[in-house]
Amino acid sequence: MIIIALGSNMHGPWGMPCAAIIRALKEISDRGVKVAARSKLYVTKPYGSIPQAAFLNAAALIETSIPASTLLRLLKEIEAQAGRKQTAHWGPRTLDLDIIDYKGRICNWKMKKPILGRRVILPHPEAHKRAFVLVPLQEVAPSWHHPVYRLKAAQLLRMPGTAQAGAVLETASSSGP
Ligand code: PH2
Ligand code: MG
Ligand code: MG
Repeated sequence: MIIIALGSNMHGPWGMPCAAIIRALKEISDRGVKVAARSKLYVTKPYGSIPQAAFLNAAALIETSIPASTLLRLLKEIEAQAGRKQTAHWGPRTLDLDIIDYKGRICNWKMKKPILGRRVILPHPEAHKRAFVLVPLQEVAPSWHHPVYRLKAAQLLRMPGTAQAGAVLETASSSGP
């Protein structure tokens, strides 16, 4: 199972956050990577210390045989096309695409800082603490377990603080193709 998280809280070349997320999913499948399912779009409270606009977040289930590092490169290319600038860490962004889990693989886990931000860390080092990742994720992959903690999304969401970290404020859309 491969799961990616999508997020946006800033208007960019592909338009409003909802348009950027839908377009990103199309770009992924146009590059021959199958998007098997996508969640609804969720309006979420910005997580982190930077004051910024609410995010739109979603998750998608991906099917591909390309390696995680190649998939990451492809996602970074799509982010760049969507006008992503390397601004403040955790600042506003037109599009953020993160690999949350790649076939249950554990790789560079707990490494303090990803070298130059390019080395893939699996699973995503913060996903288990973020409602804006876990809520959409459990919609597309109800049977998913965190590869390191061996807990389901619903169990992780019951950990202290997790449901409030980037809390879901409302559902912005129904799920689509
Ligand atoms: N992404 C961040 C920082 N904070 N908060 C929400 N709600 N959603 C995000 O996608 C998000 C965030 C940096 O990647
Ligand atoms: Mg992110
Ligand atoms: Mg990212």
